[in-house]
Amino acid sequence: MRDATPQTVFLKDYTPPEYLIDQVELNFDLDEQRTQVRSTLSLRRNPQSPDSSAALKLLGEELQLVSIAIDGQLLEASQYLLGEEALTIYEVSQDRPFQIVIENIINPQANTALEGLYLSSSMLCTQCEAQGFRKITWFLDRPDVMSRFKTTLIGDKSKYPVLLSNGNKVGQGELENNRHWVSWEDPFAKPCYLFALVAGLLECVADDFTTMSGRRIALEIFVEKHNVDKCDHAMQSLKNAMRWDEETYGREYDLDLYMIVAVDHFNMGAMENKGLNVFNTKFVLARPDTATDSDYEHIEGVIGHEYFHNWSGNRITCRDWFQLSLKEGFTVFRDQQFSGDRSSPAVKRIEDVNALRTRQFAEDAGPLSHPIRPEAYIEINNFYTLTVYEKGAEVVRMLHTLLGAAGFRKGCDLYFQRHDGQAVTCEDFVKALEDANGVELNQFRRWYSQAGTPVLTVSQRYDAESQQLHLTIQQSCPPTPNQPVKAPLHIPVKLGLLAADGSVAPIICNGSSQSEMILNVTEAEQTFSFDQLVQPPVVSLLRGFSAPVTLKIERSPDELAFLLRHDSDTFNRWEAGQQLAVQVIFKLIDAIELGRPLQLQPVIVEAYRSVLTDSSGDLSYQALLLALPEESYLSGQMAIIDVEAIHQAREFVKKTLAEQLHAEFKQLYIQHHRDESGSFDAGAVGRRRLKNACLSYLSKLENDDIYHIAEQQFYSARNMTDQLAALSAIVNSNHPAKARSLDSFYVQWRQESLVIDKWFTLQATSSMPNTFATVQALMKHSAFDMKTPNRVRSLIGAFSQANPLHFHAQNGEGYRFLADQVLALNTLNPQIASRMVTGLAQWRRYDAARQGLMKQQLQRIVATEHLSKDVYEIASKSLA
Ligand code: 0A1
Ligand code: ZN
Repeated sequence: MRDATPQTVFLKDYTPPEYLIDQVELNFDLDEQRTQVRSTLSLRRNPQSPDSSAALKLLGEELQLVSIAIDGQLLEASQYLLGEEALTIYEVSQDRPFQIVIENIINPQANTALEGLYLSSSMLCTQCEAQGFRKITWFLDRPDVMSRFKTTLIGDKSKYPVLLSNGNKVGQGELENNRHWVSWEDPFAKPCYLFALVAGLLECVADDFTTMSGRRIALEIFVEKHNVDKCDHAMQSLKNAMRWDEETYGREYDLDLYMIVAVDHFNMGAMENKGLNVFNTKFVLARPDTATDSDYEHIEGVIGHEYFHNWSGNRITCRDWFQLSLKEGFTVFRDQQFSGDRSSPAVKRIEDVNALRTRQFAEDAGPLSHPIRPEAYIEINNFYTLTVYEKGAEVVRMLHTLLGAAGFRKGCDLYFQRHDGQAVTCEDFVKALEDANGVELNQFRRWYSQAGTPVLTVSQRYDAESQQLHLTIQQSCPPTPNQPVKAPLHIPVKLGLLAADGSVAPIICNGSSQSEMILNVTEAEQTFSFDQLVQPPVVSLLRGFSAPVTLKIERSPDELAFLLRHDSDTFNRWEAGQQLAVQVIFKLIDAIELGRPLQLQPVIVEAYRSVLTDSSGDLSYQALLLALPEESYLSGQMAIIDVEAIHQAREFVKKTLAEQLHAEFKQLYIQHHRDESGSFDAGAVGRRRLKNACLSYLSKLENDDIYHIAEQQFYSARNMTDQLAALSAIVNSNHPAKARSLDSFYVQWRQESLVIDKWFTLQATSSMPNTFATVQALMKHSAFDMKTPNRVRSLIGAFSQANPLHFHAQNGEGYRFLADQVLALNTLNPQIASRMVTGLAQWRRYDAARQGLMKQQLQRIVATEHLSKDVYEIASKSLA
């Protein structure tokens, strides 16, 4: 158990800050083990907080105090209280501004939590969101205190030739003993979570961008020397993002310089620090031979995401951390739009929905479920969740759907104009959208406060006599922690109708005729009627996945096959194929559980045959149509998850399809298997996707001919997508060349840590029988390192979150292993440790034996001494 029960912070307790800090001057004398910080704060009482106390409480953790002075007077020990988490100065001026100078010392090398100032390889860098600034110096570390920062960095010229901070460079000079200094000034007031500094031996890849008003912006990406040849895609992505935000939202960049630094050690993907983004190398570095097509896409998406934060997050920030989705939900929505526009909106939407339904829906159905605007937290770092980010983006998308593109843009314009330079709330965002459009969104607001995934149950009745279709939609939402009863939400449901020949049937409703319409579902039960339908139509509901809900509608396999063939909505065409596969797989799961022989229904074989032979469209989309629902999505549909039956049934479908459509898969593979160096254009990406989808099916046949094809592709590939797809086919089979291929891959890429992460993940996610032993052996591999989050995620994260079959082994070895690793990580890096606990959070969804085993490990974690707040919160809430 922890030493004391950690405190919960509540949204309802929010009060404005008692003091404000207008200016900050920071001076860093950098050293790996002993960095000296001098912070000069210009403070005053906040006029918005009339009942302020005379004492000033500055937050700070793990800091060594040297001195404090107020208005030039050194303070004596009796004038302040130095605690574990704060420095309280008993009396400060109430009627005029005052200045505090604090000197303190920090040890970046000892900082394995990667929060505050830390060492990544030989580089010094910072991570301040959410509450890392307090590990640099004492401060009012809360987002509604916005200050102008001036920063001076002093360091050794050989170790730290590059010294960076936010804003513009305003001075530099030489010092004795081979040292130098650089000063930076950020003209925009910002909360301290957006502060950053970087010092290191770095190369700069430079370019520029001319904004819509003709200003020239210098763009600089800083990386270690051996990575200079992997920055082109990130740079191009940045320029694309800058142009896109001008064209789509009318947003222009505001400083003269935009810098990105790529670091090997990072807890998350990237960070939007003003003018100085710090990125996980995973989301910057790409060369065709080292990065897959998905990596290229993720890089473009994350570069866009951080860039878009400059307006949705930095210029307008959050009042408090409960409002996190204000910046994250909105920015994820913006990056999704950007990526869709850059590639294929249809493919991007399917990928996003797939991720939401497999991962966020599980979170929302479990003990950690929370609204996109949470009401309480113990450790805010635990709330950078799929719910706040991905469901938050869905909520913004629904607003976009309800207001239309033009209305949404009008609302955003007002939001940006009204709140520029402020720290605001989700409510302010909704209000701006309302005011700009002259609408009210009162019921819609419930999406911000209500957790859980709503369920829409649809029934239809066709009346031949009146030629009407009546659609009844019921909505409900399961109880979630602290929210036993839910109120109805405002849910936009996009609808289309298909005639029997597959053509569009006009929707005639209340006298108007449309080819598609939005149904505003607002009540617990509602019926919509459509006229002039000579024949019963086939309904296509929730087009484009217009709301983050579970749709329940009875469909025959034939109707699903019909929609898969004819629906003009690309999302729903794909969805019909998915639901057809779901039905088929669940029939097989029943058969497995009853010990009956397995048989594949011909309807799915024919549906897949037509997908395989219709190459009229986008090849990436065709590849998605061929992908069977993931095991984790199937788990979400089962009352008691049967991991083995799910795996066995899905494998059976895959193998049988490969057998029955062998010729078609092979033909497509051959047709699209070209010797490509890996250009990242839609055509080449599509060819690779489709070809590798075919290879994945064919590899289930376990025949020599296919083994030969896979091995050939592995050795001859000139791009990582093809090489990895071939290796994956080999690793997940009984291929005789498995060990040889893995060794060869390791030797080829041992210098490229991001590629070696893939090597770990591939083995950790293998469905082959000896995977757990392999994982244990890999933990001892010389390339494994608990202090590198990417490596931890690539092995422990991959095994526990993406290998249900082996992680949930009946004997509980997977659970014990995970708990061991969580406890080891707890002291090194609490944020990463708590992310790993989520593998155990869904324990209630398994059979009694597994429940007991998982619970036992959670209890063991909670009972451990010196548990971090991060791990304590997730483990204890999982048990609650
Ligand atoms: N704001 C960043 C994500 C981020 C959050 C927390 C971090 O450290 C605890 C780091 C990054 C984003 O949305 O990209
Ligand atoms: Zn973000």
